[in-house]
Amino acid sequence: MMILFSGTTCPFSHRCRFVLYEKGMDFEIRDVDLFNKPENISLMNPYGQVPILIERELVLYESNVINEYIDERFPHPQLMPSDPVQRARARLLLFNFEREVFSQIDNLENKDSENNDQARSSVKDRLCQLSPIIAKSKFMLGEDFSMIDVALAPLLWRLDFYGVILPKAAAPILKYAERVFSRPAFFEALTPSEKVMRK
Ligand SMILES: N[C@@H](CCC(=O)N[C@@H](CS)C(=O)NCC(=O)O)C(=O)O
Repeated sequence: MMILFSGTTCPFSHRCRFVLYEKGMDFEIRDVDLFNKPENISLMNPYGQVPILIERELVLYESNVINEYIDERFPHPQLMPSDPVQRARARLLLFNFEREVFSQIDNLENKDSENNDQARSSVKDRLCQLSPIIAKSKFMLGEDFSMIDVALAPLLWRLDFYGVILPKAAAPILKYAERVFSRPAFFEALTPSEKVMRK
């Protein structure tokens, strides 16, 4: 059975919880107190971070690496495109989001950071750029829900919590976010601390 070491408010752990519930297989989630990090976390992940996935002798970290493994191990429903070209494009998009958006998470979470304003503004701008794309389709890669939607959803859930206010022109993004939030697996994957992040 897979065991996921997960932070109760961690957006990266949230991604992996979301995929585990989408797949509907047997797994265990172990909450990790990041303010009092158990020693075994650094033994499993040299960077000392969650999420971490364990399956027998396999130890994985990095949310996107974990999620691709789960997707390949339990291919139904498949979340990465099956065509190699589309899959490579999806990986590039995941990489772009890490570089341009998720690299700002620490600054968004630390309201006292001198980079907090700049982080909120750059995340807002990047999401606004996605708005015309999502206005034309149901999900980020078209009509089917995919790993790209999984990767973005924890950030979209936290927009109010982080104080990122999108302009009216970004309405399609908010509509799209509601579509993702309405998936049963999304709700099941939320921790009690995440449920209260959004009214
Ligand atoms: N790139 C990593 C980021 C993971 C990450 O930043 N985790 C944070 C919690 S949200 C963490 O474990 N922080 C504890 C620490 O760095 O000591 C991923 O995608 O999994």
